[in-house]
Amino acid sequence: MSNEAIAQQLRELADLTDYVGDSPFKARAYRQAAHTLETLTTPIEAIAEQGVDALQAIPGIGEAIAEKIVAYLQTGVLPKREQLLSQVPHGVLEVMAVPGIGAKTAKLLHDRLGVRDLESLRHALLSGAADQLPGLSPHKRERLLRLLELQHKSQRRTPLGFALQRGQDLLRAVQQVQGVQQAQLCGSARRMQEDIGDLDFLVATELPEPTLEALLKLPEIHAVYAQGAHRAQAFLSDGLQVDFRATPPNHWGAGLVYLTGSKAHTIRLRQRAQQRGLKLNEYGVWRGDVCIASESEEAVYAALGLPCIPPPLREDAGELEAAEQGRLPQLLQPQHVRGDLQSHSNWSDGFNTLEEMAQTAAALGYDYLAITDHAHLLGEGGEWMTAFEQRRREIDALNEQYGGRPYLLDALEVNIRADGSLDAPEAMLHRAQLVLAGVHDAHGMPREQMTQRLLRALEHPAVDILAHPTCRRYGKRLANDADWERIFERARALGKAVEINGYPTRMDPPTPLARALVESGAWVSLGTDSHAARDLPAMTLAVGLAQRAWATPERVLNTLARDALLQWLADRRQQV
Ligand code: DGT
Ligand code: CA
Ligand code: CA
Ligand code: ZN
Repeated sequence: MSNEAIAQQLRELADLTDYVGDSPFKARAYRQAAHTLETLTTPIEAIAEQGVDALQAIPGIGEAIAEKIVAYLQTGVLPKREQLLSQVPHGVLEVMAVPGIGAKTAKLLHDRLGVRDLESLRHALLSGAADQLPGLSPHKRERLLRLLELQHKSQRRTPLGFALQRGQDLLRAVQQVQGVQQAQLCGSARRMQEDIGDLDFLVATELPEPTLEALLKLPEIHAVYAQGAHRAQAFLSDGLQVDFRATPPNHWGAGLVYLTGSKAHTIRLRQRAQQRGLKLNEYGVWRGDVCIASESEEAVYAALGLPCIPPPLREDAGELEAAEQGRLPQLLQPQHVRGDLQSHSNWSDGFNTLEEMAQTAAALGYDYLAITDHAHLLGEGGEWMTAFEQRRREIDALNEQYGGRPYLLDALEVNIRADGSLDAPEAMLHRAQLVLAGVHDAHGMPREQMTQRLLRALEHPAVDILAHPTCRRYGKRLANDADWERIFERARALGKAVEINGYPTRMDPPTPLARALVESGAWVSLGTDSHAARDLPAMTLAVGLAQRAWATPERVLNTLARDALLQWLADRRQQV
């Protein structure tokens, strides 16, 4: 239970008080108390432990509110809020949370137009029903509608790749804003979750209100949704929601832990603090009302007897136990990656030439880049082999020209047919330096059939890597079902690799499955599936997903130096 949670409840109590037409003085007192709580760094529980008197000693908190806080701390609810809530239409709180809609308007909207929640509010505005409502000027209606449309849009989740790009661009702008001492992108984006709800920025500042004010004036900010003493919510032009949270600079680390989450992870951290007679909130670790750790994340975790847990692991998926027992994985890092093992040139459906791909790969510092053009898109009408040979000569020439920096691998991605056979001539498969096999059609087969299909493809002697295993695509296709444990185990036994694909709309396999893959002990191959040179930096996403899967460098193919990779490939061929 944080101060902020109680503050939120008190604000809602104020809104409800206004709505039912109870004393405006009470409503004002609730709002004032909420503001006080939001600016208080000490956990309110720590103060409450010293008695109701200590609570009342806080400016802005009188006897009645002190009692409400105590009740909340004991029961987890504000009884008065519950009571009022039962008297009003459900959803009235979310309607009043819309900036520009006060209790009076909310009541009018309800009584005359039956507005009960955001959905019915949107409808009333869209249908023109709200046009006749007193106090709603056309200008205001338009503004409300725009906000609601943005809000509606932002309920969709955004693939990490797109959100991270927007987030990192915005972060650079945020860091330049006056009053911002430090800034960091937190939340699910920092945990590298495959898709994200909104972008959360933590900013360290001595002057929260003017700094938030300045942040909301950034040209990237399209519309402001809410603005408080320490938080603001806004939308970018594409509808992506942004949350800003200000923290005093000396509470930076605790702010990072809180805002990075996940919620499940921080709940476990709070329980752990409690077991040690401590309290954890967004400002620090507290013994009574004394803050014992807050400046860095390391300090916060250390105060709880733990090493700092990397953000991609913070999901309450065993990371606390591992940290406790000193067996956190030494995670794969971006700098371990020596090259990309899936990319396409304009020899198949890629946008760029081999040379352009090579140049970007060189700029990324890669030792190698596998050009995995789709076998069936090479050449036309049975001329696959001719085109393949031509491509090889061009690859050889570039490897000579660039002195192998990067070294281009003469590779292929081959389609796995419905029966598990491969859609490419055998001679071609055996001549390629590296072969990825992947499903590109006949998706959604029954589980056992899909399992047999993938197993058969894996068994093919020329296949090195199973590409994008589940074939899920954001907004387009669900993951295929198969007995993944069996498939990963077979890959391990065959000494072959399974891909973690970082293409923004793929991110395949999803976290839990990627973790099962890593646990299976099979080789992991990282690929961006780039269809243009500008896609190659998506390796960051593949690494993020591998980290969420607890991958260490050891079994990741891309960490091998060029010669070791070539040796690995040669060993595969010899086993045949
Ligand atoms: P998202 O945006 O849905 O992809 O997921 P997150 O993890 O970014 O969640 P978000 O944006 O709702 O909140 C950001 C972080 O703030 C979250 O990871 C943990 C923290 N947080 C938010 N609400 C709560 C809460 O009610 N309790 C706790 N302990 N932490 C919260
Ligand atoms: Ca978020
Ligand atoms: Ca958020
Ligand atoms: Zn593919």
